[in-house]
Amino acid sequence: MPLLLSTHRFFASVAALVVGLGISSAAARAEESNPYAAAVLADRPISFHRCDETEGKYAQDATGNEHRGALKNVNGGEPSAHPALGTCFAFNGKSSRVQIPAHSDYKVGKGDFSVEFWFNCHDPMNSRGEILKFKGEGKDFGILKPLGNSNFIAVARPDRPFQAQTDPFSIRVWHHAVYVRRGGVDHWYLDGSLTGTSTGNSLVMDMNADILIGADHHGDPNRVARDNCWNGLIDELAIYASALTPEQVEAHYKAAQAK
Ligand SMILES: [Ca+2]
Repeated sequence: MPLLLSTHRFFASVAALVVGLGISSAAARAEESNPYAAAVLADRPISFHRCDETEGKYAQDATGNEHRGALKNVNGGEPSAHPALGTCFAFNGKSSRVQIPAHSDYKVGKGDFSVEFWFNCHDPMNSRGEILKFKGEGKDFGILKPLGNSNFIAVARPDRPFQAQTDPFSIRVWHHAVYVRRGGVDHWYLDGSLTGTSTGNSLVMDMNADILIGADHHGDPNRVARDNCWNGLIDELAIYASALTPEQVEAHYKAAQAK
């Protein structure tokens, strides 16, 4: 029988294989047979953190590009939204983060790029939480739930903060979100469907400082801004140097639900 029989236990064992060893060929084959991982990897992300680790110091990069992230006060092992997604990372809203080292692979200039992830927010609606933060040399880009009575995920740009945003989401419920910049237009997808756009994004995205998942910072990625950290769960975070199409977004969303 194919590995689609997989249970959370199976994915945890794959994660255990990966921890500390890099992506072994056996693990790579497992990723190819996992419907969600296969769908994401087929669209060639720069990095893809499956967040399946339950121990160790790093979140491995399933692309093989070796953009592993350092785990800081993150707990693993909790089941994700669907069995095909394995387990996820839990963030405490104060100090948890995954820190991905700066790399030239992330320099996309004014070009297209995408950020895809699954999230489950545990915070009351009036607090802020950062899913992803890049800030350095005058550049500032964030994906977050803004402060205030805001139950949506937005993109923060220095020129037009919180302009592009998703439809409202529910607290303590899993959602799939994809941010896409195509031709200078921001797009937000929630649970497979386009929910919002905003024009005029010409921000130079040469991400030449560490990227944080689950936390914000004020200029030094080694020192988090505690009030802005994510409280809840994040899983399957992929960054692309391309604009995912609506069809690709929908296909990923459906692949996660494959039995
Ligand atoms: Ca996962």
